[in-house]
Order: sequence, then structure tokens, then C-alpha cells
Amino acid sequence: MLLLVFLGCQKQVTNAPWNLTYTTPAQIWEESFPLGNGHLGMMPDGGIEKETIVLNDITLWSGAPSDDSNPLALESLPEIQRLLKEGKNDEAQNLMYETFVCGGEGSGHGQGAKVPFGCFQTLGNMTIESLYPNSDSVTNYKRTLCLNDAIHKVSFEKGGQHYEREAFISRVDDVAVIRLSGAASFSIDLSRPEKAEVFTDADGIVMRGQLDSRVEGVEGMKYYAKAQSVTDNNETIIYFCAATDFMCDNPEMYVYEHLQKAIEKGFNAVKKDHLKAHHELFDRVELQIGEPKENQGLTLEDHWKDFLVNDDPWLPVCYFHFGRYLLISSTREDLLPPNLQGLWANTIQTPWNGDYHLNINVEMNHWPCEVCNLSELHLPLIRFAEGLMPSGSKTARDFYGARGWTAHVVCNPWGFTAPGEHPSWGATNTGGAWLALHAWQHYEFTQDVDFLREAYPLMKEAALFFLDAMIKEPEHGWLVTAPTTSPENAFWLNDSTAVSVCMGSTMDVQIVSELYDAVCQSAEILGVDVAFADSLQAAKSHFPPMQVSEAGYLQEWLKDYKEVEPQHRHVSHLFGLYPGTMLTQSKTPELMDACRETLRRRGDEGTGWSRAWKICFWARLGDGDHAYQLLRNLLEPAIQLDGKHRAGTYPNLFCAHPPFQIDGNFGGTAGIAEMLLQSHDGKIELLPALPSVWKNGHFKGLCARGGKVVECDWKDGKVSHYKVTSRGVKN
Ligand code: FUC
Repeated sequence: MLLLVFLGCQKQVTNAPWNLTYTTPAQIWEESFPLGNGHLGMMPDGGIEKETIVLNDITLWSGAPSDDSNPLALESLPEIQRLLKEGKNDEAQNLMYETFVCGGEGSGHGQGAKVPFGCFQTLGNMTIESLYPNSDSVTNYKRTLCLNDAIHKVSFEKGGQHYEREAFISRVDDVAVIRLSGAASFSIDLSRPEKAEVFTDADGIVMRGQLDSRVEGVEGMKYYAKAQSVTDNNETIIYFCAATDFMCDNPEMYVYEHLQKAIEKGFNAVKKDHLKAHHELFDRVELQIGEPKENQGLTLEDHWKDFLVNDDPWLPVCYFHFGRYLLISSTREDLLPPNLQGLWANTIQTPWNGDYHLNINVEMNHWPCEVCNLSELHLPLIRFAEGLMPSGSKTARDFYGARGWTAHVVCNPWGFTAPGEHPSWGATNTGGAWLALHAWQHYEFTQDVDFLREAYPLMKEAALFFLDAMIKEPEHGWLVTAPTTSPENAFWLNDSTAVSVCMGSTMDVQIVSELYDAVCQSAEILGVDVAFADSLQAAKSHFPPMQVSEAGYLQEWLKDYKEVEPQHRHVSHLFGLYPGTMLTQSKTPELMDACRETLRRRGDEGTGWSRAWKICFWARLGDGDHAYQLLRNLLEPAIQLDGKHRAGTYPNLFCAHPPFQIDGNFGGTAGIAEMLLQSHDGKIELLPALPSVWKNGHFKGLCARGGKVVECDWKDGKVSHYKVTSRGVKN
């Protein structure tokens, strides 16, 4: 790692307050601002007479562990591989449809609430009804989410009275707190569309229930939630907590203890500790582009228009900070990684089960972790992956007769790792390998050798699976995965036959190549497994090369098949460009044009997360203006004049697939960071893809591989100050 160290003059820039403000209550869920502490979530709509607050608990899942094995799969594997070797992909696919699928119903085709796979579910709603002493109209209404404080505020005047509501969820005390002030009386209720018993007890209102396991003889998840209110002079403080028997043995006791402790501690002390804990994470990074805008009472809508019309940088910079805020709010080290919706959901059956998709989504959720100085928030995903190893080893054995562990495309807290229920998307078996690479990235940024030693088996066993499971393709003797797909795209096998199933998709080659390199480097650092590392290098020498089509783009498959969807949302064959690190200007200059042509062919549209991924790609290609164009496409308002939803960004800055899917927020934040700082190609690069409209700016606290923390100022598009320092190892 070539290190540039320059101790320039220290510039003090405080983080401007990043407030998202509207002057009306939220009319739809996608206008409500999110609060979270990695366990509990809330989304208040700011209603005046009646406020509805959607409640969440990241552990609240229906379903249960299930045996997903299917003996037909291993029995048919040799025949599937024979057909693939003979180029009979259609016949191989047809056979797979009959045999090479998970046992049971898998993820239920996205209707997991009806099957053992289950789904992440809303906890329910809290409603606060307010009775005011007069029926005067409301003036000066403001609804604000402060990202720096992670506090949601509503304020307004009514009949000469000032009213305020303040809500936050404490990371320290694991309670949600709502302070209501102003001359009014309040009634509180809890509700849930199903599986809920609601009653009042001596000091509050309780909602408890049990979800369906959908597994014969197995109990579903139990949950317990309670709201307690304390009133003194003209303020009412509502304390809320919830828990499930997934995260603790006795949810009722957990809730009781946390509520009692918070109430005894008191609002001010709970708030003080909340602010301290949130600021410790949120204040690590500063980003300012252009001149700081003192809060001129502009709403989020005003800022948005200013961005769309004048390229004013306030919105994109706020969006970057919002992504960091969402990461802090949606995960915590002792629980689960953010799912498809982080931890926010307002329905029982969530889109795609609100699960952990392993072919881009959950990985994208973690792209900001390292570069945005939140390395510890990478650990829930890495622990989650380690927790998959027992199930993944069974899947490796039952479906492939292989050692090691693997996971495919859909995954849940119950440890589902089998192929999906439909091979057209469910056959990709590099999901586990992709997760394992997150452990390597965590080491690259933190340089924490103790962590590397502990995470090494996760990577080694993932690599071992492919040593056993790959086959030699007949034409060149290349080692390839089979069967597999290039995530969710298909190709024309001939003029009339569209097929998904193949050998050695380009993404697989890239993921397994990078995994093998990571395991070999880890083995060397740890001084272990010399022979095993040699076996990986020997195997890697037989992997297919990256192939450029005659049309100039990087081939998505072993053969230059034509895509059924040339503009497919997945751009999986550019994994090696981002988040991978094998396709770079210095290592593979001859492939950079092919990467550009691939992106031109895919186009600048796509789902929310697809646009976010493309920001990252163009940033890695050093094209700041194209990356910026994709950022503009990501920040397109998602609700059209006719009320229909489209890809882009919802009024509350949530990413729109559509529907809401949080990965685009995280991918967008990582993409902005990648425009400003890169460290994947053996050096630290400052402003590698600076858009021409971002002439002046400052960042501080972004991280580079090698355990470095970087700050940088720029003026007229040129670096005017920078400093690179080492961070403490433990993170
Ligand atoms: C993958 C994507 C879809 C969606 C789903 C949750 O299947 O192809 O667009 O994001 O994950």
C-alpha cells in the first residue's frame, strides 16, 4: 500500500445540522421519517389529532428452521452437469426445475408468511389521539428528522398554544421515548393486523402475540410490547419497548426491565445517553460540498427542487448522511444485519419477505460500513454469515456432495441456505462466498488480525466448497461452477430458447477468484494452511479468463450469449469492478473499456438499487460526471404526479425499487464516498471521480484500506488540503 502522508493545516469543520423537514403530516408511509436503534424501529406520521407510529422489531419473523434438503438434487447433479457440458442448457434447466430445488416451499415465491421460510413483519402501530382545548386551526406546523441527533420533532401552534412532540429510540437503553408537550390530553393505543392480544395493565398498555411457524409441532416466535406513560406538569412522556423470544428467553421480563430502568433514569438522562451514543457514530464523518447552508427554513421539498433544477449539493450530501444515519439506525452488533427494508415495515407480508437476498441486496446494505467509518456495523452481517455455516455445510453436502459451506440467493434468520424454489434465480451458489468476502473487506480496512483469525474459517470453508463443487468445462478445461446462473438474467441459447442455467457465469468466476485471493492472503498473514492456499492458487490458474465480446462488452457468460434483457437491473458480471477489486485501471487496463461498454449496454435506468450500483461502477471508472448522472437518476422523485411509484427516491428519502428497498440508500451513500475516496487498487486516491458540479468541498473521517482515516478539502476541483492518519486497530 503506497501511502501518501501530508500533515496539512488542521481545518475544523463542524457537521452542519442535517434536518429533513416537511410542513405537513405524512399522508403515506413513504413520507414518514424513520427512527431506529438496530433493534426497535418507529415511523411517526406526525398526525395532529391522531398520530400513527409504525412500530418495528428487527427480530420479528414468522416461520421457523426447516429441513430444506432434497435428495433428488444430488442424484440429478451428474446428469445436469453432463447436459451443461454438452451445451444442452435448456435440457439441464428443465431437469433442474424438477430436481435441483430446495425441499419444501422455499421462500414461498415471496409469500413467506405462508411457509416455514417466514417473513419479516411489522410489529404494529401505536396511535396517539390528542384532545385539544380549542378547535382553532393549526399554524406553523413543522415535522423534522434531525440526522445528527436521531430525533424526530413535530411542532405547531393551535389556539395560541405551542405544541411539541419529540421522539427517539435509545441505543443505550433500548427503549423508544416520545415526549408530548402542550395543553392537551392524550390517549395511546397499540394495534396489529393479526396475532395480537392488546390489554391494559396496572401501568400501561400491552400488545403480545405469537406468529406462525408453519412447521408442524413447532412454536412460532413470541413477542411482547408495552407502552407506559408518565405525566408531569404539562408534559407526557411515553416509554415503549418490545422484544421477541428470538433475541431473549423472556420478552416480557426484557420489556419490563428496560421500561423500569428508563423511567427511573428519567427523560433527560435517557435522551442525554441517546445523543452521546448516536453522535459517537454519526459524527465520525463530515461531508460538505459547496458552502454550508444555514438552515433557512427550507423544507426537504425545497432542497430537492434546488437540486433537480440547479444541481444544488445540499440534497446529495444530506442523502449521503441519511445513508449513514440509516445504517446506524438499522443494525447493532448483538442482533441482525439490516434486511431488505433495514428494520422498517408496515405490513405483515413484506415485499420479498423483507429477507436477506444474497445476490446483491444484503451485501449492498453494507457497502458504506468500512469507507464511512462504521466498521463495527459490518459485524452483524459477518456474525450472521458465520451463523449460516452449519446449515450451509449441510446444503453443500446434500446438494453437491461437497465439503465446506455454501448459500444461494434467499436467506432468513432461520438459516435457510438451500437453492431457491425456482432455479431461474435460485441456482446461484456464490451467495455464501460473497458474504465471506465481507469478512476480508473488514480486515482490509481495520487491519484487525485478531478478527481475521476468528473469521478465517468462514472464508476458508466457503473456498473449500468450490474446490469440491466446481467441474472442468470440456472446451478449455476451465474450472467452473455448475449449475449456476448470472443473477436473474437469461440468455438466448438459440433463436428461440431463453435459458438462465449455465456453467461458470462471469460473476461466479470473479467472486470465487477474489475469495481465493482473500483466503491465500489471510493464510499468509496468519501463517497457516500453506498447502491449502497452494491448492487454491493451483485451482485458480484454471479459472476462465474475463472475456470481451466482439461487441466490446464484458461477457456475462462463458460464451458470448445475447442477453434476454440487455438492460437487466443486475450487472453481476461487473462484480469485479465494484464491490470487487480485481478489475482496475492498473491491474486490468485492457478491460476498462469493456466495463464502460457493459454499462452503456445496461443503461442508466433500472431499479433503485441498480442505479446505486451504477454510481459505484462509474466512480471506479473515474467518471465523476457519469456517476453524478446516476446519482441524479437515483434521486428522481419516486412518486409520480398520478400517484404511481417508480424507481428513485421516496419523499422520506427511502429508496424506491419500487417498492421501498433500503439497499439503494446504502449503495448510493457508498457510491458518493467512492466518488471522493478510493483505496482498492494499491493506493489511496483522493477525488478519483469528482463531478464537475462539485467544485469545492470537504470531507473528514472517510476510511481507506490499510487502517487509514482520510480528510480532504478541495477548491475548483483540485485538492487543497489532505491528511491521512492511522486508526486504532479495534473496530
Ligand atoms: C433480487 C432483485 C430484485 C429485488 C429482490 C429483493 O431478486 O433482482 O430486484 O431487489 O432481490
